This record gives sequence, structure tokens and C-alpha cells, in this order.
Amino acid sequence: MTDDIIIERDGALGRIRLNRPKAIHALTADMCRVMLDALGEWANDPALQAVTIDHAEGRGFCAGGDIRLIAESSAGDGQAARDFFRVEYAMNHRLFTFAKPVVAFMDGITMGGGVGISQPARYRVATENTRFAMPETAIGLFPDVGGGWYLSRLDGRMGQFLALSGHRLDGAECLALGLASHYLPADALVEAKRRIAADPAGIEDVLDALSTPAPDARILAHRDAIDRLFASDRLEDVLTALDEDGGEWARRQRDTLATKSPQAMKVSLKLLLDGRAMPSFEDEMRQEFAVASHVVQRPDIVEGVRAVIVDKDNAPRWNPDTPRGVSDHLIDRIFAPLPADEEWNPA
Ligand code: QUE
Repeated sequence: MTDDIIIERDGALGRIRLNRPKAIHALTADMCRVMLDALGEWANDPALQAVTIDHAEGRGFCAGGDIRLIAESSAGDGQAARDFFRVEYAMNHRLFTFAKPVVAFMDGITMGGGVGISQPARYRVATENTRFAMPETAIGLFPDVGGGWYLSRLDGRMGQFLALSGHRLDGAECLALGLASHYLPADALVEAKRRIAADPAGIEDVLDALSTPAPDARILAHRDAIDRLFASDRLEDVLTALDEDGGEWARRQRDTLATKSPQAMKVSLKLLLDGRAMPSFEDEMRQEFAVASHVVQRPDIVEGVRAVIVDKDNAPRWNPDTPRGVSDHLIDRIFAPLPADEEWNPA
């Protein structure tokens, strides 16, 4: 058991409350296991009508996963990292296939692992506090937890842009892109949760009634540039397009991509290319687990977590350190299926 997550039952409503405020509610393996088990029970409980996911104490919805554990494990045999991904992805998949309505309150930082527990929800509530991103290329990882599925299904090349750059979206932008289903002022959430608990079958009406008009979605001003400059599935082409554009926005994106792991960016582009054509979310998670299992055997996660999280010098020395250095052969090895006895399967 763990105090980092609170599971509550309130009549026909099941509540999952993240409660690890010191780490902005980043998910540990224990938290994922507890969520997986609660969802398993509730799926088979005819009296259970709906589920809400939010954070309890403090700020932020969910900052990601247990990235220090992943990096420490990656420096060794990688077993603990694979164990973490296995249970996290099982929980992500159970949420995705959960037949009853789920509401996620993305009231604050919603990154990495936080995206994996909000995007599968039928109702995804953004607020003025929402800060949404898949920032993994900064630490040599890739947009997992179903990122290859969700990002590849956004309009145009928005997903590729978000995956490569780790760009942060606010709540209004999440609503405009379909990453959120509703936009509520944060001070309406207490009332929304009270009404949902009183009427778990009426979630949509409750959220519709408490929604307010969202501010302008600033990212839409760059939609055409994103579709044009991030049009290619080859990283080298994207970088060339940004170099040749000559505009201020393109230059800023080019500078951002220069800080990211070249391997992670190439992995991300292929993940979205494949993810768009995946027959099922189960197949997506099987592929992401194979990729994660291979990536924890490579040096970039240890170096990325050192540079961004541990030493905070923001000066990672990537290996390979150029896009050209990341060969097609290396990418093929990273995407190779695992042997049957090691592959991911739904719990
Ligand atoms: C890129 C990432 C992550 C990140 C920062 C990045 C990530 C993640 C965390 C994180 C943040 C705060 C915590 C924590 C983890 O930061 O995946 O435990 O307290 O989980 O630039 O991918």
C-alpha cells in the first residue's frame, strides 16, 4: 500500500486522487498498481457508474513518472525501469478500455504520465492552470503512455510538433486541439465534483453547465507554420525546413530542438508514424513497451535526467550527438519487437 494515491468510493462514483505533492503527483509503480487494481474492481461492479481522477493536496495534476528511478535503473540492468513501464502501461490501457465514463481534472501541470491518465478519459477538464506537454525528448525518452496514439491523431502535424519540441499548451489550447473536452474556471471544480458525486450519470450536463468560454488558443496562430515546417517524418528534413524558413518563430523552434536528444526525436517521429496506423491501443502499448525497453539500454536517459532533473545544468551530452549519428539501423533495433516472454500484454 501507499499514501501517494487515495482511492475512494462515494455511492456510484469511484474516485482516484493523486497524492504525492512533493513530486507534483508524478506516478510511481505503486501508484499505477493501486490504480490498475481499483479500475479492475470497478469495471466488474454493476453499482459503479463513473470514475473521477484528480489531485488531492498541492499544485499540479501529474508531472509525469518516476523518472529518477527510470534513470537509476537505466544506469544498471534496466529491470526496475521495465517493471515500472509495464505496470504504468497496463494501467493506461485499462483506463483506455474502461467502459464507464471517466473524468480527468487537468488542473495544473499535466505532463508525460499525466497525459497517459487524462487522454484516455471520456471527459478531460482543462482550466486556467493547465500546463500540458509531452516533454520527454528533453530527457532522452519519447512520448510514451500512448503518446504515439494520441499525438498522431491530432490534426495536421501538431502531434509531431508537440512530440519533438515538448511545447507546453495552456488550457485554452488543449480545448482547441481536442486534448481537453471542457474548459472550466478552476474555482468551479469543487462545485463540479460535488454535482458529479450527486449525479454520476449526469457528468456531461454538469460539465457543460459549468463551462466558460476559453481565451484565444495562441497555438492556432502557428498552425500553418507547424503543418508546413514539421511536415516530414524525417528529422533532418524538419530541421532543414526550420533553418531555411528565416522567420523568428521557426528560429525559436530550431533552437529548442537543438537542446533535445537526437535519438529521442527520431524515435518520436517513427512512433507517431507507426502509431497512426496501429490497429488497437493494445498494439500501441506493446510497441511502446518494446521501444522503452530498448531505450533504457541506451545512454541518453541517464544523461538527460542528469542534465535536466539532477544537476540542472541543462547541458546534456547526447550520444549520438547529431541526427546523422542516429542511424536507421539504430532506430530499427529500438523498434524491434521483444521476444514473446518479455513483451507487454494487457493485465
Ligand atoms: C521531461 C520529462 C519529465 C520531466 C521533465 C522533462 C518527466 C517527469 C518529470 C518530473 C517532474 C517533477 C517530478 C517528477 C518527475 O519531469 O517525464 O518526479 O517531481 O516525470 O524535461 O519527460
